[in-house]
Amino acid sequence: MTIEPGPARYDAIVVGAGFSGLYALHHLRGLGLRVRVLERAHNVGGTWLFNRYPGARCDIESIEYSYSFSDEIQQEWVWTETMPTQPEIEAYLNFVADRLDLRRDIAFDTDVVAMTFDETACEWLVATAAGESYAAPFLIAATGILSVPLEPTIPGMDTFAGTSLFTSRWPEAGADLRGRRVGVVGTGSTGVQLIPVVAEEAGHLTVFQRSPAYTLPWTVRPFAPGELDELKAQYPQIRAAQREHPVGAARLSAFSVLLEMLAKPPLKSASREDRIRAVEERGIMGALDWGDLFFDIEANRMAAELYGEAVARIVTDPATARALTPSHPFACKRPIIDQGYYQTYNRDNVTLVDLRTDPIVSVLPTGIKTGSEIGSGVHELDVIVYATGFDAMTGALSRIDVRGRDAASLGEFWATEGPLSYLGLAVAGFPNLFTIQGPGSPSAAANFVAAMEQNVEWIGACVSYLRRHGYRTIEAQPDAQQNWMDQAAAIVESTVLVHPSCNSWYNGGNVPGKKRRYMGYTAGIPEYRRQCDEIAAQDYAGFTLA
Ligand code: NA7
Repeated sequence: MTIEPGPARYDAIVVGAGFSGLYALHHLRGLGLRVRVLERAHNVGGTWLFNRYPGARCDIESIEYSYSFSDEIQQEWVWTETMPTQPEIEAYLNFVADRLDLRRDIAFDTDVVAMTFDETACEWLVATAAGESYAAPFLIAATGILSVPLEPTIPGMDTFAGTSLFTSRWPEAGADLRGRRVGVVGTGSTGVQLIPVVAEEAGHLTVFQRSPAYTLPWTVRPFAPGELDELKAQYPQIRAAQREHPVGAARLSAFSVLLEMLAKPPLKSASREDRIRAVEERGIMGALDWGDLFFDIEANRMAAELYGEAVARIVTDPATARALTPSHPFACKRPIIDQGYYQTYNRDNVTLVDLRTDPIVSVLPTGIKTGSEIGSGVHELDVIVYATGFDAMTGALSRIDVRGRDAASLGEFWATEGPLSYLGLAVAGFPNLFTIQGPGSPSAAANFVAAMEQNVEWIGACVSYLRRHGYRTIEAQPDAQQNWMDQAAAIVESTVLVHPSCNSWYNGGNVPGKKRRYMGYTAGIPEYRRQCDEIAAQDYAGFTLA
């Protein structure tokens, strides 16, 4: 007779070792819990480990896009630029993992495939692809909001004889694009970062653009000698300001620029001369820096026209400039900032294909075939880079077989009912499962690190409370969950964020068949924190404790 070994037992299991999983481990450890982190990659970093494409960078300042919980870490770590590159963020997370001795509690190369709540034992059973099993009363999904790549299904993709690359799983050793004919599909944040860098290296670059981006020109620079030390000396004030700021980043970032626009005069009241002057003096920023664009679709369309004029002042070929002018509402997708994006299209080795008029028909062994009424062509390529986005917010947990009460599936629940959650932290029917920055949380429209730290600390306090009071389960109530999602929806109801023409990872519109619903919470992190704290102070109102 052989006795099957039982699951390895812990007080809490954390899935994912990116920004949030690392902090969850450290924080829960500090509360005296035995914690195991399960991570499918061979190292820490999460999305910042996989997305190592050329040009990858954060659009929030390094001193704010970093952990605030440890003064030692923020004093010891040296950022070299105002906004950090992917390699520097990856190195930072490795530094943190070592500094806090986190690795001993992380199982790497461990792919979680199923998580099942055992109602009798009041614990989660976690199964991995390698057949291991783990059990714990509390399960924390630190699986990321942008961790599941969306790879297109273009006919013939598999037949391409050259090299196919995906920005979301860029080769660790890099890719030599020197002198090669490179095609890039996708012009979201990733494409906009990648394209200027690839253009420098490639023999020829062809950009296949389905939706032109709205992107704000930005200067990212190395810190001047002594500058970082001065900032570090002000860290108490910097972190305090961040804490009070709606987007969790008080310094200039892609998000704070949008917030500042809200306070500007309306475009509709401006004279034609005022509008032209704004573009003449401030280019792209002048086209977009108006207060009514978020609420008035007509004003938004007028801004798009101005935007086209601003682009045409940079891009010398008029047809290319026109093709780069967006036709969807500004601000309905996540803001993008760039360094020299439009100037790239003035290079002799760069061609833009506007898929709105010349759509992709198929991938051939030799390149990409596009076709339009006016003609079709084959763009011959050695390399195709896909920068086609993510199944955001719900993607990671929907790909794990998560079973709650009565064996209900979380993936099926979200697929049929839409991405519902209470506070972005818990889903009714899935007791003791905490989701860090799930749907209905501020993360999508804020500094993820700041938003995530609040979540981890709230979860830590909640678990301590449950243990202290002898509760074995906590579960979101369906009504509280619905009220929360309605509250989140009401905030954006009158904005372009929910305009039917907007297909974005914010609302699931970028994923074929995904139930559409705006997934962010946009009243700001301070208000979100206030509500979370109030709920906790009312003995976790809206949750059932048993
Ligand atoms: P995004 O912002 O979702 O952009 C994906 C881009 O890929 C976007 O331009 C898409 O066009 C395009 N796309 C997707 N599928 C296709 C196909 N089949 N054919 C052509 N073009 C396609 O993802 P990113 O990775 O750039 O950025 C995601 C977030 O990461 C970003 O917001 C930051 O938070 C970091 P579409 O717009 O759908 O027409």
